[in-house]
Amino acid sequence: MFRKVLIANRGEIALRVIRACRELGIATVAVHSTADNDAMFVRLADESICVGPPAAKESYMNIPALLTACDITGAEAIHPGYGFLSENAAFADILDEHGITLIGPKADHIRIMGDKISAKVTARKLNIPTVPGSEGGVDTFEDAQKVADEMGYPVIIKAAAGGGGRGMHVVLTEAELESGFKNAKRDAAALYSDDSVYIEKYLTSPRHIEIQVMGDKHGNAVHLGERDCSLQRRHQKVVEEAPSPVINAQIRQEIGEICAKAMRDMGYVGAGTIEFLYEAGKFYFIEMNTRIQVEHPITEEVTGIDLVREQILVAAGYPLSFTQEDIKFTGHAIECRINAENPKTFVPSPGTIEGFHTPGGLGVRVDSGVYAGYKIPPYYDSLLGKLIVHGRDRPEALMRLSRCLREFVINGKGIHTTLPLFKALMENQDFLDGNYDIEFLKDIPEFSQTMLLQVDEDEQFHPSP
Ligand code: MV4
Repeated sequence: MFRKVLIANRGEIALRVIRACRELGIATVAVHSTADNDAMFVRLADESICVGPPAAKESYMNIPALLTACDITGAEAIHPGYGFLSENAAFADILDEHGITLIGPKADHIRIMGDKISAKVTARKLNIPTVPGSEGGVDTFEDAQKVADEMGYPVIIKAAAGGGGRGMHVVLTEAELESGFKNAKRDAAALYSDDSVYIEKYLTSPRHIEIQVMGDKHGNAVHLGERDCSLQRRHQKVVEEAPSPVINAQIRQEIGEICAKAMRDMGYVGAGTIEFLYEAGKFYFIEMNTRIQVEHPITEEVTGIDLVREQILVAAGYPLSFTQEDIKFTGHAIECRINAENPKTFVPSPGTIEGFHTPGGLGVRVDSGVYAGYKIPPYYDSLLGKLIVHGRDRPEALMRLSRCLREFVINGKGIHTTLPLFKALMENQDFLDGNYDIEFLKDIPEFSQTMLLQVDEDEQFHPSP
């Protein structure tokens, strides 16, 4: 087992990794930027090293500085969390060359899934159902026309180097195809210096359902069920739940076994997420994420399995501590992402948190990296933390969520959070019924414009100590 692990991340996920390491008896090294001197994860790690200025490229993603930090502290492995270097195949190669273990998949698997064309080709070879479309990339307008004519409109043109909602062009009719194709190529070249694109049938009202998988270095791979992540705004997930309201045990087992077998066949190691669009009872692969995800706790809540602990164990060469048969899905979990964001610019609120009170009680989990008195730096994503509730069934989880949203207090001058949005969502009958798709939040007024939560307007203000 590793004696010491370095965490190349910040915020709530750095804290999450510290907690898993502590339970395994592994010492932790936090690396941080000058903007995060006072962050909770820096205080709670066993050691900390400042690796650079606020800009992530010069600190959290500064590979030479991370290698030096490993050298100075004797850390044997790096957990990259999510974002930053977590899906950087070149980083994985460099760690290999330096004899440092990446707590993550093989470099080649990160590389294959990073290119959305090779990801889809690989998925199809592994018998994972994919969206109808081009076999690989489409280089010319004539080829695009042939593929689109065969499957019919609307179609979507996606950049191979894209993902997560960037570099996509929807083409509704044949008349728009030529301009759509040219624009897609031009944008892909400008955004990614890679103009490779591919074409798919455009699904108009799918749900976004993803399957959690885990593999080890002994040829074992399992699935841990699905998460429904359809509730998104501007390609940012807002609420996630497990199980999906539209997936039953039989469907879960079918798609889950397809994914687990695919991971066994490719020899995948570590945690991964296979993303699907789900429409009219069918799954269509879109992408695979080769990292732990923000919303992993809802899977932990319904399976009782510590995914980060398991990531560390399999990276150290241990077999998965459970088999597929051991995994029992219990109850229902919902996660709300608590963001601090300016309602007009959607950039992080630069304020200081004065009042911070988290809900508690049975079935309640708050994964957060902040505290009363903490000054939110403006340089990073706006996630303050996650409220995760678990209940015996969906109605109980919803009731618990409603109760928790009333208890949660986050305030301070200039601080705006997404908490009021969730309260509004709890009033929506379609959400309560589980009746939503990826377009749902577009029609909810509170989500098209973030509401303000200000100190002097908040009747729940708790003065800081
Ligand atoms: C699609 C699609 C419809 N049809 N592909 C957006 C993010 C990227 N991972 C894939 N995305 C989509 N791909 C086909 N063939 C619709 C989306 C999409 C979406 C997907 C998941 C969650 C939210 C979304 C919001 C808008 C569009």
